Amino acid sequence: MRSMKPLVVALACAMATGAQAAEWTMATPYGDASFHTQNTKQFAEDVRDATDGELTITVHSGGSLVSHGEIKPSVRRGTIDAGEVFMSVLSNDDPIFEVDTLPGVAGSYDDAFALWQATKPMITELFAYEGLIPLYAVAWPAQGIYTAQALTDPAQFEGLRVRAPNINTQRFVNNLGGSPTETEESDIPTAFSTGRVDAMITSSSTGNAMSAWDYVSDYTDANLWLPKNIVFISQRSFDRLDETTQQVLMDAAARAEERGWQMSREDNQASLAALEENGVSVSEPNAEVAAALQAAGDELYQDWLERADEEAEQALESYRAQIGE
Ligand code: PCA
Repeated sequence: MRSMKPLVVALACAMATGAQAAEWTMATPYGDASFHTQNTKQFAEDVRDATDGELTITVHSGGSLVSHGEIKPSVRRGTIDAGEVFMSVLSNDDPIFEVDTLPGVAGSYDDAFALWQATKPMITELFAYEGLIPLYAVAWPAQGIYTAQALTDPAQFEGLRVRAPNINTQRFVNNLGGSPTETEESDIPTAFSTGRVDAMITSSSTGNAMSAWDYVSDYTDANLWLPKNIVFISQRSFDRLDETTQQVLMDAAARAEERGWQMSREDNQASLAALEENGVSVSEPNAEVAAALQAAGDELYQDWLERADEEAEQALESYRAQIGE
């Protein structure tokens, strides 16, 4: 009979709380060196602490559990409960998801945040159709160009094999006359060391996290755009939580969003310094390169307008009204 005791106690506890502790699985393609992953892991810790362990979220980073392209479908199917993706990789679902990878739309953290606020209702609605709830989104620092020589002449783009993180960046490279390759963050070192790419477009943060100085010498801080990661959960998993836990989760998500944007600003500064300390020369584009980037960007924007529906264009208009344009 003695051995029955723990079971009886456990049953009594379960009856008293009325529910079993929930254990969620979450996947992100980004590695532990990324501030996004650090922020998301902090979010998971906050949820565990604030719910006294009623909800535990285990974050699998670096694409270790699910590949980037499979993260959203996996949450939709319920194979995992939560995911984080580079929002613009969802552009095949709707062009609104790549609105943050258009040059000249939002070139500062404040504008990037306003763009997120203006597009969030439409994005939330699209996620809801798939049984998903967005929790928070955080911008990467502005995107720039890493090269193995100083980038002084737009003719250098001719045939340059450039690693890009999404389709829109590939289009941009094409517009510049280069040859784009889509490569996940975790595959960047291999892409360079096997000679598959000569250059890459990404942020100061990812250049730092991936030790860009092992492969390139120059970073052109071109302030192209500030793309975001989005973190989301399965509606079904959410519905299984009691109301108090749901509220705690949403509160922790709001804090993660605020913290994440601040981390991004700080990480940008720290990463630019780290690049320079490790011998990468950081500079702004000269007039010729800037003009070529502008032309390639204008083309990208026109192309987006042709693909985007009225609702997406209206969201962009409401952003412009908000920032007083
Ligand atoms: N880092 C991610 C997405 C954008 C960024 O700055 C990457 O390059 O894959």
